[in-house]
Formats: sequence, structure tokens, C-alpha cells
Amino acid sequence: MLNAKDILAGDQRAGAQVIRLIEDHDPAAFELLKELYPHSGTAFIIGITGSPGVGKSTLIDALITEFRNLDKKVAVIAVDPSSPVSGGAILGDRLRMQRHAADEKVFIRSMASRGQKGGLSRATHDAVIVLDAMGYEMIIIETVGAGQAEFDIASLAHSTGIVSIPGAGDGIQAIKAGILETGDIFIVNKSERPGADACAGELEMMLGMRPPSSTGWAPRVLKTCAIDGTGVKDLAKVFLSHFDFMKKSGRLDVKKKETEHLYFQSLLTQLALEKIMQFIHRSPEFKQALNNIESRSMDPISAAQKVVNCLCGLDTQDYKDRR
Ligand SMILES: Nc1nc2c(ncn2[C@@H]2O[C@H](COP(=O)(O)OP(=O)(O)OP(=O)(O)O)[C@@H](O)[C@H]2O)c(=O)[nH]1
Ligand SMILES: [Mg+2]
Repeated sequence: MLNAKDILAGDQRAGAQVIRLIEDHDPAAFELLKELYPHSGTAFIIGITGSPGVGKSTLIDALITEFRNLDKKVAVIAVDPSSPVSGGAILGDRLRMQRHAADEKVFIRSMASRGQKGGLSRATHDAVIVLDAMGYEMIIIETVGAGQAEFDIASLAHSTGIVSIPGAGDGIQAIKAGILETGDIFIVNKSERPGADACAGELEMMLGMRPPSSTGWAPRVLKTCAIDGTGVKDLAKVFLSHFDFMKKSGRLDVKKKETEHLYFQSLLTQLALEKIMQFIHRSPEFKQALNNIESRSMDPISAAQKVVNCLCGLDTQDYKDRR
């Protein structure tokens, strides 16, 4: 039987089971999360994002080694957006970090996000609470940078690293997608390839054009070669110094409040919607509206408006008056 005590004691099997419940949107996860929540809130959360194949998992594997050398407990969540395009990503992510599998102070999970809006950030946030309560000091979240994902992760992570590679034209794409705003640390991976300096220079230049950050942190550009570990020690140091900066400047507290606010809003939306829909489905107005639509005596738009307005205490006349 799964219980909060095992999770708090750091039991990896129990941790993996709760994360599975979270992925499945099982209500049992809520009960456990309530107990775990008071024990969370101290981990440093790092987001690593970038286009498919830039080397995020390989880089995280090398970062784990650096953080372990500093005796930090490290957890990784590789978020798979469940799109058909990235079907093999989960297996790939796990394989690249396999050498840490036997280390009991390292925990690596993949999570499917089921593609629903807000789904990625909420489920990931839930999983972060679990890992934080399990005592992991560094929690690294890997996401494929494909549009919304960077923004979701930047809202959850205390430090966001954006990975690009030489010659991929990533710099230009970054500007287009507005990704530049969301990064704290920019990593040019596969830097043994030609064009790495140019890519780093281009990023520096674009960051120079970015309005100064409201936090006072000057974004950094670093070059790495994840397969042989070049530059990864420096990268680990920069992440830690960003964490230090966040703590000392008070920015970490602000960030945590913002994140909790979003988390609360997302829960509220989900719970309110569930309750309201249960209420609606049980109401005679709903059944009547369904009959009206089936017999085509009313259009679905008017029928939906009628149900909502009736049950929220507004009749159609009120609705028209308000417009
Ligand atoms: N030459 C070179 N290859 C690298 C480097 N880092 C990673 N790779 C290779 O790039 C390929 C993709 O690496 P991954 O770590 O799976 O990349 P990813 O960004 O996690 O990929 P997805 O999760 O599928 O988006 C693998 O074949 C790695 O061995 C590097 O610094 N130099
Ligand atoms: Mg990966």
C-alpha cells in the first residue's frame, strides 16, 4: 500500500508509483500530495529545454555527475509531450542517463504530458512536489522546446537553460519564438563542431539587445560538449551561482510565490470545472437541452447558453441586458 511515509523516506519505488498516479490523473495522487506538500519547497529546480536532438539528455547525464561530485541528490523528469513525432524520446532519454541508474541518490523518470493545455505544467509541478519531499536537492526537468513548453517550464523552474547547437540557426529561431526572454543560461552544445564560437557570439549579441532583466541577472552563454563532458563543470557552477543569486536577491521567494499562484489557479480551474459539470449533468435543464438538440427544436449554442444561464441564476433576458 502506497503511503506518504515511504515517499518521505525517499523510497524510489513509492516515488515512481505516485508519479504514475499523477500521470493517470488518479484522485489518489491528490491525497498523497496533500501530505507531501508541507515537506517540499527547498529543492532547486532547473529546466533544460531545446530542439529535439540537441543533446539535452546527454548534457543532463553529465550534469548529474557534476552535482553528484558535490554530493547533491539529483532527480530528473524528462517530459515527453506525447506527440507522435517524439514517440521514441522517452526510451532515448532513459538510455542516455542509464549509467546513474544504480546510484540511489539519483532518480530519473519520464512523464507523458498527454498534450492537454496546462497538463504539462500541472503534472510536472505535482511530480516536483513529490521529488522535493523525497529529499532531492536538485530537480532537473527536460522538455523538448516546441512552442509553449519553454514557457511552461520557465514558469516552474528556478533556472532555465536553453540548449542550442552550432549551425542549426537556433539563434534566429529563438528570437522568433521569444525564447530569449525565458532563458537564464544559454548552452551551445556539440561545441566541438565548427561554428560553435559564431553561435555563442550570435547569442551574446542577441542577449545584449534584450532589455535588461528585471531580476538583475545577466544571462550567460556557455559552450559544452556533452559526450566528453567539456564545459559541463562550468555549467554546473553557473547553475549553482544562479541559484545563489536567486536566493540572495529575494528573487527565489518571488518566483516561488508566482509558481504557487499558477499552481493554485490551475487546481481551482480543474476542480471548479469538474464540480460544475457534475452539477450540470445531473440537472433537468441539461436533459431538456439534450432533448431539444436531438429533436433540432433548438440550436446547440442557445441550448448551452440556456443551461449555463439557468444554473448560474441568469436567464436569457439578463444575458441580453448585460451585453
Ligand atoms: N557530437 C556531439 N554529439 C552529441 C553531443 N551531445 C549529445 N550528442 C549526441 O546527440 C544525439 C542526441 O542526444 P540526446 O541527448 O538524446 O538529445 P536530446 O536533446 O535529449 O534529444 P530529445 O530528447 O530526443 O529531444 C545523441 O546521439 C548524442 O550522443 C555533443 O556534445 N557532441
Ligand atoms: Mg532527451
